[in-house]
Amino acid sequence: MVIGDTTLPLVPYPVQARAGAPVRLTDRARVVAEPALLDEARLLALDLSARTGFGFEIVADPDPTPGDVALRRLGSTPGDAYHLTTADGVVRIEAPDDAGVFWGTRTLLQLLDHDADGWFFHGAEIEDAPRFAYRGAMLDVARHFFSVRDVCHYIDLVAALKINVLHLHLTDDQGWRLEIEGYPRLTADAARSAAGGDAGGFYTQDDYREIVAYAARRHITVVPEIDTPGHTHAVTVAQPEFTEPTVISDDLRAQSVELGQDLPVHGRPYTGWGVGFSSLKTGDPGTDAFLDDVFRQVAALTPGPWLHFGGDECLGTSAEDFAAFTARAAAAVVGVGKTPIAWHEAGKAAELPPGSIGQYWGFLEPDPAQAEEARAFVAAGGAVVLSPSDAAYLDMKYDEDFPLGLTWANGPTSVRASYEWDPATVIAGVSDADILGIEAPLWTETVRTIADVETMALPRLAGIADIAWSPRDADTRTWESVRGRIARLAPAWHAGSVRFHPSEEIPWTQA
Ligand code: TNX
Repeated sequence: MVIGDTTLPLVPYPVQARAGAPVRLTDRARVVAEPALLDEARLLALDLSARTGFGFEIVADPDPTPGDVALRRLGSTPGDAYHLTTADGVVRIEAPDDAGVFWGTRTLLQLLDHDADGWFFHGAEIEDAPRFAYRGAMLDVARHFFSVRDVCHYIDLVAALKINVLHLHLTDDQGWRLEIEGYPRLTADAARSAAGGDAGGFYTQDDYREIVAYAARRHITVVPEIDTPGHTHAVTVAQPEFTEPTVISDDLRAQSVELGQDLPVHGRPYTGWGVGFSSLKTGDPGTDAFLDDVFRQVAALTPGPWLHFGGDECLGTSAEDFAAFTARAAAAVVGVGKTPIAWHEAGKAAELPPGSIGQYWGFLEPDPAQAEEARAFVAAGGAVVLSPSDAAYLDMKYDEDFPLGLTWANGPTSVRASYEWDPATVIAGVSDADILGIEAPLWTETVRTIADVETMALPRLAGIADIAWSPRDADTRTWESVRGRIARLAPAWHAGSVRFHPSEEIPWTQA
């Protein structure tokens, strides 16, 4: 077993870490911070209090005394890096910027432990910075709707793993989830439905602002996705004039028989799981104006640099129309001041704005055409986000008998399979310099509640976070190491009543 006295209970594992003298906690422990870091101090104190029951007074700017946690801005290379030490009974977290300090506090929370003598922090000397700038989790709020509260809860869970991007899949065939001024039917009519006939829902623009602000406080950037030109059946319910007739393929017919689901009917809510039957009217100036309006409002609500315009599974759109449409959609995203992100199919666009990001969702062994589409983004001066569906898709079943999830991506995805891959070896010619980061999408056809979200995401997202952060050649970048470290996350999950999947692949008893 790799976990021994020297491996710290951390996921993701830091670049450099040495065990040190532990720091005992008492109910007099304080978080001391310079004024600019009081927000990070407050969030840390809240989490520490929730676990230990201690008060954790927050103090601006004094000298730390033994037992305190001290937060300080120090150093010169921003970008999530931080330094953590436990010398002389004081925990010190130092980083060039508040993001780095925040990630350091997430590390510290994993060092919290207790024994017969009470609460303590494992001693450590850590020098840390991430491998990838973009460490993403996606939540599909279109197939099933999740409340602001649920989304914020997910933000806390992913922040603990140093995930720094939350991609929200806001629109799909089954529902439109964001208020857009000037198009009241998108929320009055197209938001009512969800997969499986469950209740729909939507975010008002204020709700969305609340999510963005909650994420931002945790140094997480929200990437909104408006999926186009396919996955737009919900638009037929609200604004049919911007949509093409529904295309029913033999596959869709067979699938709907197998699953006992109704076929989609243009203009009526769809509650099945089929894909590829809907399309916006792509050559149409009215559609372009509508999308411009939507993108403009979404961009205005979103402080982050990216806007995702979808581009996946457009079986209802001809190749030529798709190429022309995606080029216009990408240009429209640039026009509202954002960097376009799209699923890799959009690499077929007639023209990609420089710097566009392609999100690869093919298998670990790519189909050559899909790999080519992903490389088109790099060729256009952009980069790739990797979400290989047979490793990073959190909606795949853990095993054949798992009650939730799908299996289309090469069958079930075990915790081990979700961990044992490397971003730099997925697409030939696409290495770290071309990779903005990785993302674990959670599609929600079968995922109906926040408990289901927790079960599908954890523990797999922990391993994926380790891939996103830790150096590729680290000694701890092994299944034996990560499974032992994941086991040690369980006490915090139990304490927070997180309904993670107690997979037999993880030696939980070590916790
Ligand atoms: C494929 S991946 C989709 C989604 C489905 C998902 C289910 C991608 C870009 N599209 O529409 O929800 O599979 O696993």
